[in-house]
Amino acid sequence: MSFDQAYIEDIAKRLERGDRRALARAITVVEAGGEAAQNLVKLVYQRSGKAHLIGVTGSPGVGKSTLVDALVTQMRQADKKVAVLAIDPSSPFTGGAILGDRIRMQDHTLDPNVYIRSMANRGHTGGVAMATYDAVRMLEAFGFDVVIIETVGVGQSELAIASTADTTILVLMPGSGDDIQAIKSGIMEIGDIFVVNKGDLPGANKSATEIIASLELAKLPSNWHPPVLVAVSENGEGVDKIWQAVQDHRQFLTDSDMISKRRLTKIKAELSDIVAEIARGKLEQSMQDSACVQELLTDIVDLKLDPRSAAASILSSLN
Ligand SMILES: Nc1nc2c(ncn2[C@@H]2O[C@H](COP(=O)(O)OP(=O)(O)OP(=O)(O)O)[C@@H](O)[C@H]2O)c(=O)[nH]1
Ligand SMILES: [Mg+2]
Repeated sequence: MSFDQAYIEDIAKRLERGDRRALARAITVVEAGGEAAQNLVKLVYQRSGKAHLIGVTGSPGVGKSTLVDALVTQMRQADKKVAVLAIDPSSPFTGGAILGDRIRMQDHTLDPNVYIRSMANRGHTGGVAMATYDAVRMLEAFGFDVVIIETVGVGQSELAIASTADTTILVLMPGSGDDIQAIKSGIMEIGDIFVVNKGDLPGANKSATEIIASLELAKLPSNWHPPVLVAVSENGEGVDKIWQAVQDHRQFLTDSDMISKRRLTKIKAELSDIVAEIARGKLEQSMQDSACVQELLTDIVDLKLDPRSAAASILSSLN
């Protein structure tokens, strides 16, 4: 897909004016990546960075979308403008849930202060993370107060996306063994708020107690003590407490100046991703085309040159 500069400038202008169709197009542009995405981000960047970013993650089927839906209801009561980015699972097994998400979210689809969008997660890890960062920027430039990012599971790309958020909600359900898995894989550290959803099923309190116990043992990265809340997202029970915890966490981040520290860490990671991507692209290009590289390769094979010296000479020739 290619977009010309006039189109990009038009989108940026209309985005500023709160045109929802321009917002949809803007996200399509950043999803496609490339030069057009780069130019669009450049135009809106100064108006980004203002929303509270909330990551909602957890295994397939624990009730993330149902919880997000119930949270949106709470946030609307507090008059917040809310956007939801659902990063589509690439797995064919959970793919069916997307339609379910749309149906459930229907309550909010007529509300002009709610925007819901699915994003494909079929590219490589870095690709989806980068597209997500940029999509968030479009939503911020449009003027949303809160952006919720729903991701499935705890793979590399989910962790990368979770680290984009100011507040990460880790959703679990009773009796799935998820809690044990979470503790083992070290993802406890990414949770700012733990939710044991499906509190109507047996074992919810037991799961909550286990998580609390393991959090006590875990080395927490800050003075924030992650609350462990039981909820029944399906009927909204306990969701008000989750919304309260989200606001408390935001307050904590602001009071402790963690919000700017977190954002600095995030920007550093993003910048290093971008530089690495560009460097890799240039490197691959030069490895393919250059007669000089061919010569170096021959020299290495012939033991005239060692690989590190050859690498240094390639690096110094990149610009
Ligand atoms: N019993 C019970 N079921 C629930 C609750 N919340 C959600 N569910 C059900 O759990 C199933 C999965 O809910 P989703 O919200 O789609 O779960 P998800 O985590 O978003 O799923 P993926 O996006 O596919 O990973 C649905 O059938 C929901 O109706 C709850 O509080 N109690
Ligand atoms: Mg879902």
